[in-house]
Amino acid sequence: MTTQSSQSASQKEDPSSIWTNTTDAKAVADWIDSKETLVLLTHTKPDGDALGSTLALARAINLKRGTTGAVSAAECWYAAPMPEWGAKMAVPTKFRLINPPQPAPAVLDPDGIIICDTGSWSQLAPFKEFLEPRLDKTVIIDHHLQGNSEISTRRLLDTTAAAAVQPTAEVCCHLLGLDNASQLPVDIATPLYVGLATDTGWFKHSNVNGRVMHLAGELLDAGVNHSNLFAMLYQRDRTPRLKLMARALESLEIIKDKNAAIMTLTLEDFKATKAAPGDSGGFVDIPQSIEAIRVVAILNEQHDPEGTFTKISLRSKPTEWDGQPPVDVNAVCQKLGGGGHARASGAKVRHGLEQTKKLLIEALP
Ligand SMILES: [Mn+2]
Repeated sequence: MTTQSSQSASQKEDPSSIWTNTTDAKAVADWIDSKETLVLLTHTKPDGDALGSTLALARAINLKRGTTGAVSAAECWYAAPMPEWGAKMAVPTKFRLINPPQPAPAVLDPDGIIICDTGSWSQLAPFKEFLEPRLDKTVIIDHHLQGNSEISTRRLLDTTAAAAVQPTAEVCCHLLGLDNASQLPVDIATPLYVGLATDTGWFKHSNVNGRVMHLAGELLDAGVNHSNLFAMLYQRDRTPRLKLMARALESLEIIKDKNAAIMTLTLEDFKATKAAPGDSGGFVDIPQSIEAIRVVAILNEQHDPEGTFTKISLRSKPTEWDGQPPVDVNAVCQKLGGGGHARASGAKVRHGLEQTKKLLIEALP
């Protein structure tokens, strides 16, 4: 989710103020070469693409300069929480983990700042204080449709890419003087592959195309171990998560006239299975295996100092069904005070499960 900044009329006339590509991979590599010290940033709660793009590029820079460990020319900063496998994958590259609301360390003043997989203030909040006085030192490498163009005039932006690692791979090749990604060292190819695989749902989503598979092929040729990565990312569930999954599936309700599937998880479900709030991630994808289901929701009952609330996650299939276009779950969630993307969206509702479910069914087309 991104929030666009308001633009004044004069800003609109300046092409660099519009969220478009303003540079190319070669120019970004040359710009990197002109900087002595570099910090790589990405969005909060870094995912596979965020970690993959920053780690690969930091490694390419450090490899070129022969710098390692504490004296690395390039280091990555991440805003927690970070997935367990992410911290493991990041070693031995120098990185710092910032725990918001703790701000980024202002003691460091790098010559250049590379921002990967986002260009939105809303996703860079923990770094805002650090970034604001240094916007003339930034470059953005991203694939998102929206962003705040004032964060950098140098934007390597490919909105047709499935993952930020695609433009990042090009920059890595230019930096290291390679013809293609199959020549990359395996410790650089691996995080790139993680970004490509995770942002495509392990090559399942509608953003998969020939370019994605071509880069995947080159990275495999570079020596990436596909099976090890799959195990690292998708075969590390804890038992409570599977017990919670059983409860979620048990709660499954099919709303026939809306081609919708709804699952609910109560506070008691989490307590009884000893599951953590994040353990329900991905459950919303499971009922999409039913052919007639067009839209799936999972409702999680949660508690905070203000009381009980319900967190809704919605997904819709990208394909037509019975002549009907895909459901725009962003529009559905906006009716409930939330939002997101057309195919994946969410909302936080200050009601219990049953009341929220009623409101959701009313909001579905
Ligand atoms: Mn991404």
